[in-house]
Amino acid sequence: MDFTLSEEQLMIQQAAKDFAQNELLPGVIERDDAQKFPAEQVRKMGELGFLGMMVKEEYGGSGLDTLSYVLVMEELSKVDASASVVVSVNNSLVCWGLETFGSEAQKQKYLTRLASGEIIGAFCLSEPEAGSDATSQKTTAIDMGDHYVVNGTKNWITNGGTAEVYLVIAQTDVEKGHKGINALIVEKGMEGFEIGPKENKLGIRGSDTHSLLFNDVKVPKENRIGEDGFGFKFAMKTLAGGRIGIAAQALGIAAGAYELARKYSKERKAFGTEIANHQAIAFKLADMHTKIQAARHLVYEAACDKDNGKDYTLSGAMAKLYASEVAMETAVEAVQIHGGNGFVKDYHVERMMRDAKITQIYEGTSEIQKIVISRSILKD
Ligand code: COS
Repeated sequence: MDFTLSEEQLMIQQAAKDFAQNELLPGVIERDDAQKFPAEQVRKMGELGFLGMMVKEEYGGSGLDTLSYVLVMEELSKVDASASVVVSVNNSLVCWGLETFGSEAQKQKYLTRLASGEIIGAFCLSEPEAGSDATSQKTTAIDMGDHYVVNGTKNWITNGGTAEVYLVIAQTDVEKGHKGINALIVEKGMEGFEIGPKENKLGIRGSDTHSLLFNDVKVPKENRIGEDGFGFKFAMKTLAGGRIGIAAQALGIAAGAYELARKYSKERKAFGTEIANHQAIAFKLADMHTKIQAARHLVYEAACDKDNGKDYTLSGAMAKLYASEVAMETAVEAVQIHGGNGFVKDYHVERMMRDAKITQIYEGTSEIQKIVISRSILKD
């Protein structure tokens, strides 16, 4: 397997690194503290083409491959996971879903604006009683001929308050189970569509997470994505790619925390020498570095599978499972290496530890990834 990056990929990686240092790092602690959405930074990421990276240029995107996308996700996440989750959701779930399965009219109307970063989108699958058990949708979309009437509640929706376009998964025909589910495009401002209060979260506090309430929302039929009953498959196929983005986010958090811990260990002195000279610290760094490199290979492999037209459900799930575990473990160790300083906000690693946790939960918990992986390896 050859992961040698092309000139173009190296350039994009450097652009993301520079952006993270120059635009995301200033104020990242304050945004986390105040739960402030990085609106200005998101606007600039749109200008750089980071919000529609894999979308064809004819639809306003950058026309890049998945490997370039994970490189960008990794660099942004080293500094600010609240900003990188916006990139992940908009690229992997919203833009990819629309470009791959949307009608030409839907692409013209919504994708072009989403891919250019003019607006951002949200992906609405989770409900109070349907997170991991995603077929148990209680939100309904009743077929009224030329439109659907949507009722229900969605929970923990990233970009919930700031998005303009929402891809909403809802049950049309209960009798048909998961084959009776549809994916609908709902616009902000449609009558009966209300945005609930912002969640007060442990981590990625700058990201904008809300519940959404649908009360007799009329959604035109032309806003359905794919054939009648395609909604659950749409969600599963879209999430399979989304997991590569979150795996790259986890990788970035791990790598960012490791870099800070490495630097600190070469500056901080104890017992007459830099703490990096103590084997207790050096071995921690050795473990962190090894695991991060292993996670990186899994993430790049999943991205390459997607770029090469191979099935990436298994490789994406493995990448997310492993990278998110490495993110959590590495961030905890980075705090430990920083000692007392690790426990205060100025040194960033406590935030990274809080941010790492969500990568083991959203877009399929670690336990869900193990279901996906085990079913895949046991199927024949
Ligand atoms: N690609 C395409 N189709 C898929 C798929 C995938 N990756 N995964 C499942 N499907 C299809 C199945 O083939 C099945 O269709 P058929 O009956 O036509 O074969 C259908 O979806 C239902 O699948 P299954 O019977 O496996 O459903 P389960 O209820 O057992 O659930 C899991 C499967 C657990 C994998 C699914 O519910 C899941 O991914 N849950 C987590 C959802 C999630 O990530 N939530 C977080 C919200 S986003 S922040």
